[in-house]
Amino acid sequence: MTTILETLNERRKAGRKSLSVLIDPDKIEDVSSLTKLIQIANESYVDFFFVGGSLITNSNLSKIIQSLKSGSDIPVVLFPGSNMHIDLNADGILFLSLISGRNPDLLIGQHVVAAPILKNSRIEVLPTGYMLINSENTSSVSYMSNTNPIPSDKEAVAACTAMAGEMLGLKLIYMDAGSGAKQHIPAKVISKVRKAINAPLIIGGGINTTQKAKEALTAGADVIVIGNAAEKNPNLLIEVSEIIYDFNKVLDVH
Ligand code: 1GP
Repeated sequence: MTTILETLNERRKAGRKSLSVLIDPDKIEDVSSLTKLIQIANESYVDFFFVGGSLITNSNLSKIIQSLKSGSDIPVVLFPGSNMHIDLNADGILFLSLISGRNPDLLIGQHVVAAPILKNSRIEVLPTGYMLINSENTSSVSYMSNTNPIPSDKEAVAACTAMAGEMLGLKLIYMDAGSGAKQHIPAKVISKVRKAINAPLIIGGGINTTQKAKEALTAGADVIVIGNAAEKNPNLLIEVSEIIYDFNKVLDVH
């Protein structure tokens, strides 16, 4: 069976783009409200569900994963805010090292606690360099992680950070402007990082229009993540997945 990482690497090599929908348990009051989102995701070209957030104040995480797993074959990947946010029924976990920050707990500390739990499970561990890029507003993740994001006009800092993460052996790089970011990651930052690394590049934060999705994909994102905007308007997924389909269709012709 192909692993999630193999799928991402194969797509990266072929230049194929992917779409991930982020579900933040804290924003879901009633799990049954996900039914429409799951149905739209199944009918459009959604490749992954990411589940998680900086702060989870309810007990929905496992119910959400159960309902995604029973309603869809799309792989479910945890996007944890801490080692408390682990549910072993997910298919994979972004094992995030917050390499844009200098908080040792989020570079290695949480991982030590999580490692034995993950080692004894079937869940696929995806070593991921997680980089926060400054937006106009302070993101929850920047506040909660007690780290400064990389300024959005410092492309070289972002590129060298991603490069170092890859040299340390991290298999994916996820650049995030933060959930609900007013300013999504500028194309210049994405393209500079894209050129600096070989690993699949995940981009998220504030992608709430088809235009912004297209811009991130054109600049070099392999995977785009849409959270808030999909929760507000699940139909956006149909429009964005058509854009992704168009990107990938061109590759099929050659
Ligand atoms: C946040 O990258 C994700 O960590 C998605 O952000 O909710 O703004 O789409 P949005």
